[in-house]
Parts: sequence; structure tokens; C-alpha cells
Amino acid sequence: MTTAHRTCPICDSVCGLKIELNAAGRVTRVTGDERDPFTGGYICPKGAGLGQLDEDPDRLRHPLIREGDGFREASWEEAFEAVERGLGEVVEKHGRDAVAVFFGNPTYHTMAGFLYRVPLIQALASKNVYSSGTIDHMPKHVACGHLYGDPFAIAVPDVDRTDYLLVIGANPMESHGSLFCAPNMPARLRALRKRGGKLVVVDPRRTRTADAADEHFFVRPGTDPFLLLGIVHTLFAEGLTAVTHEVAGLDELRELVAEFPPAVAERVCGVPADDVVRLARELAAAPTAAVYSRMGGSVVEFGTITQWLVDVVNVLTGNLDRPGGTMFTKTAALEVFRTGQPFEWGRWRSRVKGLPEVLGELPTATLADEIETPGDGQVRALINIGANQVVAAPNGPRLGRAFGGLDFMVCVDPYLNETTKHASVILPPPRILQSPHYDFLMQIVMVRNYTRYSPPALPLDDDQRSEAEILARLTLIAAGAGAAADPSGVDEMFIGQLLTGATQMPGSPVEGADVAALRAGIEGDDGTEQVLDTLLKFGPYGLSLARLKQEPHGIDLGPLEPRLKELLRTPSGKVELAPAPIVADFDRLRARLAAPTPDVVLIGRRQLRSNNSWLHNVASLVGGSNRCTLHVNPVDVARLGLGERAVVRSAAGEVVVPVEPNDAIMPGVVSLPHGWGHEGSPQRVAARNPGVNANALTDDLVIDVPSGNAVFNGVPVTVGPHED
Ligand SMILES: Nc1nc2c(c(=O)[nH]1)N[C@H]1C(S)=C(S)[C@@H](COP(=O)(O)OP(=O)(O)OC[C@H]3O[C@@H](n4cnc5c(=O)[nH]c(N)nc54)[C@H](O)[C@@H]3O)O[C@H]1N2
Ligand SMILES: Nc1nc2c(c(=O)[nH]1)N[C@H]1C(S)=C(S)[C@@H](COP(=O)(O)OP(=O)(O)OC[C@H]3O[C@@H](n4cnc5c(=O)[nH]c(N)nc54)[C@H](O)[C@@H]3O)O[C@H]1N2
Ligand code: SF4
Ligand SMILES: [Mo]
Repeated sequence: MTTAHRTCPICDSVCGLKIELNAAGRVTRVTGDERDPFTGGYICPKGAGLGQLDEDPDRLRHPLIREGDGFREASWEEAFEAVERGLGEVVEKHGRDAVAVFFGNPTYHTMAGFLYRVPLIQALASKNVYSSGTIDHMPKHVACGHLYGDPFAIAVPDVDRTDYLLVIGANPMESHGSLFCAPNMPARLRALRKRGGKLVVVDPRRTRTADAADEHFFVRPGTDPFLLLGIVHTLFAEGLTAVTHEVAGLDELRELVAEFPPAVAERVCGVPADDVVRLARELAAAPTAAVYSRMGGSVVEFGTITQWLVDVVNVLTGNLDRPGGTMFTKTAALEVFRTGQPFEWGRWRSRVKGLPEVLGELPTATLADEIETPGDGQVRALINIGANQVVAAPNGPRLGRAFGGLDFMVCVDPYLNETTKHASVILPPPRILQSPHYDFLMQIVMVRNYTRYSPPALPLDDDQRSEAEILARLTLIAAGAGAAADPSGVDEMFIGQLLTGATQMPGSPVEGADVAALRAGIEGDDGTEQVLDTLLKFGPYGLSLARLKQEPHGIDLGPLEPRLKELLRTPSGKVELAPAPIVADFDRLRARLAAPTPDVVLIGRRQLRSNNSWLHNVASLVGGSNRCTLHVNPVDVARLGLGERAVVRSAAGEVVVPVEPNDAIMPGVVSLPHGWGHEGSPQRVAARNPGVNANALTDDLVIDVPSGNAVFNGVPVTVGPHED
């Protein structure tokens, strides 16, 4: 028996786990690591099921190469050679833009996903870079990029010290927080109320978070900007603003909101004007307060305006960058990246629709256009890393058909599923317990400064490759160096770039130092560890890999402290309250006021015992509340004459789904979880309980314009009874 202490890699909560393994390396028990100073022993059912997930017999163990309609197992050498040939032919005939790369959600959690993203993009030199960012959080990056000049300057609610938390379109009791890393959210929210604080939730569903709150408001999907504008209007009208930072655009903002009083909010959102006024007064009067919004205010038609308004309210009430308000984390390993030019976007545009690049990416919603539309620069090959777009992207089935028409597609993925079935080659990463873990990106949004490294708990077998090696080899192939090149060269180049950058950065602890001498001091068993060591050594806490290895339960680095001044990177040096590209989007917002309200709209929901598309093959997690059903208010069930199953139609497609009458959802709104639709899947448990693909209904023609982000919430649908 051995015990491994590791961070759970599934969601943003970064729970420390205690994993007991028998002599054969099988997981016998998973519990929370009580000695983790940040996560304190908290664990959810997904973490407890990590052993089954990791030992899933349907997980791929060997590379697969397409043969006719199926696949055959292949050696790694053969698989990498096939990738070199497949990508090489496309680049030679059609140029580099003909190869697209896509980074899915798990690449935001794995070390390899973080470390090889930039090298791979640089090596590929294609403008067709995509990620799950544009089906998720791009509106927040764009809002913060314009407000603060740094798209990664994302302030998190200081939940442990705040007196008032307004949650708009997020359900942290079930999602465990997102862009808001605060393990054991239930206890934190309970503690908030116990110390006399107030929790208010705005959501078209009375969620578990709403149940845990003092107050809950139903809101019509997609209309939150009008609610927030009503709040800002009140703050100005009643002289309640208390700005503490140097800001630009205050007068313009005041003028902009003049036409959106609380009465407009009442008409459009369905939240009474008196309540909007009261919310504004309460936010202003609370000793400290924080407004927070996620998917309900992000994957919507006005995602960027909504996310911008969230921060605007926090700035206007004096709550940005102070304890109890919303605050910025000081990361252990990423501060070196928090420099450089102010936020830029639109440096190039997508070929077919002319959509602007954001953070070096094009919108996922236009990937199918780029694959299907003939002409110079048409996408003909895809490098797909940890993404299941057929069930995750808007109008996923269209994207699936487009994938079927590609000349070549390589997937780095542990599963054969709805998306990877279109691959020419599948390269499976090893098990979670065989991989190192360090949360690079989650650090940016932690409610306390903290760090923890988990080395692999189990060694690789001879016939396995680490995900780092897989991505390093893809990088070398993309660079034209070939399938047989030495993958450690990629790490060396990255370390070299980091060291050179650090020695040239004014004020860095190693400014002017000798790069070779610094390199000699970098430690680690492999390239991944050495890059981590490099980043930690140039971080603000004087940490190192060796120190992290001595502290397997993690290290508390103290409470968040005000630091906006260090992060602010706008050309004006001020917080830009009325950025021109966001103000320009108000024309679209005004047009929305005149548009008719659809009879029924669709929204999503996350489920506690599920995670996007890839946890439905774990028997212990499926069933009960974790089923793919359509939540419909009983009033609508009667009005629409629904029986056991309903047919739901949208501009994009149609699904037939079991109806679950539920008075927690507001009339006129129906909810379907995403990530399902596993009919005929080779994942045997998932196939028995397939559910339907919510993204057969979402429309890739509708986007949040400033960010190019997809719209999953507020999709107009018709719902009727299904006659079997
Ligand atoms: N258990 C579990 N945890 C997860 C995941 C999972 O699949 N399962 N996924 C992870 C990922 S990738 C992410 S991005 C996060 C997301 O984390 P959250 O954003 O907290 O999760 P969601 O359930 O999508 O919450 C969005 C809420 O917005 C509401 N909503 C929908 N439309 C609107 C609207 O127009 N206005 C308002 N005000 N509310 C609206 C929905 O009813 C829902 O309650 O969760 C992460 N954690
Ligand atoms: N309708 C609707 N659609 C949505 C959403 C919604 O709320 N509503 N939410 C959106 C959001 S927020 C997100 S983040 C996306 C998520 O969608 P995706 O980015 O597609 O992410 P996942 O479904 O989590 O997993 C993608 C793939 O990663 C693989 N995988 C698992 N572990 C690893 C690993 O360690 N390495 C590699 N290389 N691969 C791995 C899985 O097998 C799976 O095939 O979905 C989006 N789609
Ligand atoms: S909340 Fe659950 S899934 Fe998320 S990190 Fe913790 S144990 Fe893992
Ligand atoms: Mo996400």
C-alpha cells in the first residue's frame, strides 16, 4: 500500500486528494487531503471517483491509426510518422494556415497543455488557433483587457472576507467555482452568511447556490446587462459612487447608462425596478461587496458587456482591489508573464467571416466555416488537444460533419468519442496518476495565494508516452523538424526563452545575470519539472521545485493583497471605464431592446457529478440527478402539453429528450445540460446512458461580437410533445 498526495485535476477547485494505492498500483480509496492548507480535506463525488475514472477500461492505451471506417492500434513511432506525413502533405500543398490547432478544456488543467501551448502555436505559425476559451470565458478576458490593459487581470470575489456577494449567472455550489478558485465553496458561502454577510443570486433557475442564498431573482436569459445597467444608473443617480482608483471614461459611462434606468431592467429582465434600486443601494452601503458572474453572463449574446459591467460595478462601489471586494492573485509561477504590451486584438481576422483575433485565437463558432468554405487558406487539417467539440461547440454536429471532411486530424485524447472518431491518428496521454500536476492557470484566480506540485504517483510503462512528450513531438513536427527529433529540445528552448526574458526584464531578480550560469542552477527530473523550477525561481515568493517537493500538501502564500497598480497596463495608466470597442457594442444592445421576446429560450446547467463531456463513463457518477433531462416549469409543461418526452427545435437542429417538470426554473425557459449525446459511443457506460447533445440546438451563427464567444444561454427554441 502507498499513499499519494495529489491535486485533483478535474475542476477549478484544485482539491488536495489522498489517494491510496495497492501493490499493483490500483486505487483503493480516495479522500480529501486534510493537511492541504488551502483545500482543507474537501472532496466532491468526482474526486472520490478519480480511481474509477483513471482506471476506466475504455481509456485508450495505445495510439490508434485510422483504417477504413475504424482504427487499428499502432506503435508510437508509426503514429508520429503518420502525423508527420499527414500534416506535412497539407502544409506543403496548402500552406501553414491550412492546419488549425484546438486546445480544449483539459489543456487548461494539465501541465503539458500549459507548457506546450505557446511553443506549438509558434512552431505551427498558422492563424487558425482555437480553444475552448471562445466557448467559455473569452468575454471576461476581453472586458479585463480593455479595463485594465491585461486580459489576465481577472479579479476574484474575496469570498472569505466580503460582506455582500452578488452572483449573476454562476452556480458555484455545483460547479465549485470557475475563474474563482475557492475550494469547498459550500462552506465558504455558509461562512459568509454566518458572519452576517449577504448572498444574492440572479439566475433563471433556483439553483443550489440560490437555495443557499438570502435572496434569489429570476432573470430572463441574456438580459443581465440591463439589470447591471440599472444598478449603475442608480449608483450615479443617487450619488452612490465611491471610486478609489484613477479612472478614465467616468463621464462617458454616466451618459451611456442614462437611457437604461431600472424601469428598463424591469421590462426586459423581469426583475422589479424597486429591487434593482435596492440592489444598487445595498452594494453601495455594504462595508465590502463583490459582484461575480460566470457562464450565465458569459456564453450569452452580450457576454463582454455583461462581464465589463460586473467590473464596472465593483469599481464604482470602491470594491475592486480591496479586501472583501474583488482582488487579484499574486501567482507563484506566472508573474513573469504579466508584462508586455497593453491588450491588443484584431491583429488578424478570420478568412470567411472576417472575425477579429482575440488573444491570438479565432472564435470556435467560426471553425466550421473555415473548414467548409473552399479557397486559399481553407482549413484542411486539425491538431485537436483535449477537445470534444461535437458535443461542446455551438452547432456541434455541423462541426462533426466538417471534421469528417478534413484531409488529416490528429487528436491527443484518452478516449475514442464523438469528436475523436473523426481522427486520422489518436495519441492517448497516460493516466492522471502517471502525470505530473501543477495548476498554472488556476493560480490566476485563487482566493488565497497558494501553490502545490504533484509529481506522478505511478511510473509510465514502456509503451506509454507522457503528454509532455506527445505535445513536444507534435511541436517538432509542426516546426518541420520531424517525428524523430529530440523532444527535450522544445523544453530547452522554452527554458532559454524564459531565462533570457528574465535577465532582460528591468527590476527582475536576475536582471543582467548570465543565462548559462542560471541554466546550470535549474533542477528537475525532466523538462516539465525544469520549466516549473525556472518559473518558480523567478516568481515573487523565492520558491523552487525542490521546496514544493518537500511540501507535498501545498504551501499557503498568504491572503490576497491589493495590487492593481502593479497589473494595470492600459496606455492611459488608468482603469478605462468606457472602452471604445465595448461602447460600440451598445448599438447591438439597443437593437435587443426592440427585438421580440421568444416564447421559450434554452439555457444550460452543470451537474455536480459530471464534468463537461468526459465523465459519463464512470458508473458511480451516472444516474440520479446526473441525467440528461429537460427542466421545464410545470406551468409550461401544461401550456405546451408536454408528456414524458419533448421535441425541442431551434434554428440549428432538433432533439428529443425526457421532460423533467421542475418549478426551480422560470416559465419561458428550459434547461438542458451539455456534454451529453453519447449514442453509439465506444465508451460502454456512457453509451448505456447517452443523453442528447445540447449543442445540436445551439447556433454557431450567433456570437458575442467583441469577443467572438459562442452563445449557449438564451437560445430561442420551440418545445412540443413528442409522440412515440
Ligand atoms: N460539476 C461540474 N463542475 C464544473 C463543470 C461541470 O461540467 N460539472 N464544468 C467546469 C467548467 S468548464 C466551467 S466553465 C464552470 C462553469 O461554472 P458556472 O458558471 O458556475 O456553472 P454553470 O452551471 O454553467 O452556471 C451558470 C448558471 O447560469 C445560469 N444562467 C443561464 N443563463 C443565464 C442568464 O442569461 N443569466 C443569468 N443570470 N444566469 C443564467 C444557469 O442557470 C446556471 O445556474 O464549471 C466547471 N465546474
Ligand atoms: N451548450 C453548452 N455547451 C458548452 C458549455 C455550456 O455550458 N453549454 N460549456 C462550455 C465550456 S465552459 C467548456 S470549458 C467546454 C468544454 O468542452 P471541451 O473543451 O471539449 O472539454 P471536455 O468535454 O471537458 O473534454 C474534452 C476532451 O478532453 C479529453 N481529456 C480528458 N483528460 C485529458 C487529458 O488529460 N489530456 C488530454 N489531451 N485530453 C483529455 C476528454 O476525453 C475529451 O474528449 O464546453 C463548452 N460547451
Ligand atoms: S471539487 Fe471535485 S472535481 Fe473539483 S477539484 Fe475538488 S474533488 Fe476534484
Ligand atoms: Mo469551461
